[in-house]
Amino acid sequence: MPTLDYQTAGESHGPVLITTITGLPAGLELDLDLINTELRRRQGGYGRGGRQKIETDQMEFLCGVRRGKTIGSPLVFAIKNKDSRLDDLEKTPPVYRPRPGHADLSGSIKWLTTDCRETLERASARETASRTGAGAIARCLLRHFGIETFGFTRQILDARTDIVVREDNWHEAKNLRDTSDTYCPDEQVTQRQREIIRQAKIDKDTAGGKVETHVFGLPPGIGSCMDWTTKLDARIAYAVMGIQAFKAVELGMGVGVAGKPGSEVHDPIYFDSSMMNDPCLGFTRPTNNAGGVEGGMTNGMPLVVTGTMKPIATLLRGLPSVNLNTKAPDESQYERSDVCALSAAGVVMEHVVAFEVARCFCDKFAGDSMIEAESNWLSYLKLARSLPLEPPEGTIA
Ligand code: EPS
Repeated sequence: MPTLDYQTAGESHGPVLITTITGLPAGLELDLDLINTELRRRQGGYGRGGRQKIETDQMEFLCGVRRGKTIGSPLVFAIKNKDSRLDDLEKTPPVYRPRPGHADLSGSIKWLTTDCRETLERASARETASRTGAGAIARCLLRHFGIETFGFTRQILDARTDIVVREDNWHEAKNLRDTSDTYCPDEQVTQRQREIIRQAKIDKDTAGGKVETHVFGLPPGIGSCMDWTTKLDARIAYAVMGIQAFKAVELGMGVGVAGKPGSEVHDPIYFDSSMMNDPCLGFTRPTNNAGGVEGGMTNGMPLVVTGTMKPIATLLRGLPSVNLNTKAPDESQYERSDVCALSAAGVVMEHVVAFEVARCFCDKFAGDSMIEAESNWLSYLKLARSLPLEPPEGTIA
């Protein structure tokens, strides 16, 4: 059984995006409604460009699925591009005035060309449709075990919500998010975020910000400290930094830990036997500064991930650049783009995080089938709740 993994292929203006997932246990029921709802949600939000009016992203299974369930073989899905015009020189002309902040300059030098087109086709955030799809499949697996994810926009420029998301209020926050144009669970902040995006559009500028993902229902012990490549937080950081335009990723208090002593950072441990059946297995914490991960493993508290997205590099007003053919100073080339894509970024990060949680989950529990995974999961929880398994040696202080 291979480790759960995925690969994406496809150009932004090619005919199709193809995604291959390996290592899914057999018998996983795929909720196409959930999957396509998330694909559509990724396309939404105030500040998106004209492309989203053209595309209606939908998942099409090509391999690895029978009667709506996985069969243990590699799963391949397609998302078709309606705006497919890669070979049409008139509609997709060469790009030779690189955009500062985009992959244009580095890519054209790397692939020894003065046309940035081929670099930008793959660097484009169109690829995040694939990653959202893969994550939505991972969410089908996690949901089977009562593990839920929730992602939203925390901040756009200086318009930031201070909402505290917890296990007992996230459904309410989700309802608020789903009525917000910017996917922010705060009506007043949504208005300010809208105004910022509107003004950025008038100014021919762009806006960045922060998005957040919470994962609920995780027991302690997912991920491992035994090897750095299996640490859940390391996997998440790797995956989130791989999202187009992301510049930082934080868990829990994140970079805030630098300014505080240990006594104000580390979450005290208590035990409450009435919570033995909760994901924390009775080990409660009054705070969650760790963001649910200690030693690269879940600790029974919700996982909290924050990602920072830079303002989009394609500005209608252009930025100082050079003509790669003449090396003369020029303005960066404009390509149709978004003014602000924080709404989409929140959806993408939620799904990228879900996939990494599912990867570590499968490392611990999945055999070849969901039946086996479920049996392993139940057996682990039973054993963990029964600790200590043997009378401890020596004295208990
Ligand atoms: C992007 C440029 C735009 C965005 C695109 C990301 O593409 P287009 O030139 O086709 O309008 O719309 O994002 C998507 C297509 C998407 O589905 O999110 C870029 O340069 O990164």
